[in-house]
Amino acid sequence: MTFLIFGISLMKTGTRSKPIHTTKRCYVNLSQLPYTLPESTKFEIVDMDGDDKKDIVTLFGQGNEGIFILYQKENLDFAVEQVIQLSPEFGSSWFELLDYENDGDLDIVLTNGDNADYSIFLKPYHGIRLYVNDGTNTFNETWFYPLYGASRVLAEDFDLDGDIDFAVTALFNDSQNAPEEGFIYLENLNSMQFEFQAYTLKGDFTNGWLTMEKGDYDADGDQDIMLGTFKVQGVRKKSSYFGAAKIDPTKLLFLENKSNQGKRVE
Ligand SMILES: [Ca+2]
Ligand SMILES: [Ca+2]
Ligand SMILES: [Ca+2]
Ligand SMILES: [Ca+2]
Repeated sequence: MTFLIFGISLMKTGTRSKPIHTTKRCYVNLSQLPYTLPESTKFEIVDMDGDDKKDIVTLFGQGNEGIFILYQKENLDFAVEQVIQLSPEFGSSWFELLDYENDGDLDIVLTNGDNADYSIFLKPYHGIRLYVNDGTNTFNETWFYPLYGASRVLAEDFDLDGDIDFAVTALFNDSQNAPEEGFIYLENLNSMQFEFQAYTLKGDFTNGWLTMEKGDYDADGDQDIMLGTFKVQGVRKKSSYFGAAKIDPTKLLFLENKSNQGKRVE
């Protein structure tokens, strides 16, 4: 498949005097937990046990790190279960729910690559992991793809061939030796054998990328990708791995998916 690339450079930011929106606060009772849980970086609201009550699946990225499911009971009480246990140095950064093998239960794909704390060096255990649900919300790691500084992952059938592909950003990539690995696209070649073909961006994009979102921005029936970075001069001075690369002025990048080219959906 082909992605067409449009780079967008931003020169300065605007100011905002009013909040965009306000939300009504709702507190979740976690009093049954024997410990505090810092840094919930991502959550999804979905019924994980089939009782017609929405539950919360969330990633805590520090301390007792891992994926937790908060099963909704009565009166907004929740029963908390840690379903993936990770080390405090794991650097987990994002997860997505998906049904990888199309068997009706939700699986988890997770990135780890946060490298902004006290042990700043390239870590071979950073990357993308797939945890497959056995049907009882027990998750087993079944696939790992190493990527230094992996930040976010999107799971989608980008090339429209019926299997799940992955798009992955890496902010703390190996900017000296492999600056192109700030973004990779993993095309699924054989779903059950976990065989993927990796692609990087064409062109001289040296930034690592942090944020990423998908959507059919051109309404042609396939999912396109928008990337955003956070690399600016002076960041990562502590380590030559992250500070030596040329800083690219491109801050946003639009990747137009050409998989469904010529089949515009009205
Ligand atoms: Ca439920
Ligand atoms: Ca599944
Ligand atoms: Ca696919
Ligand atoms: Ca599209």
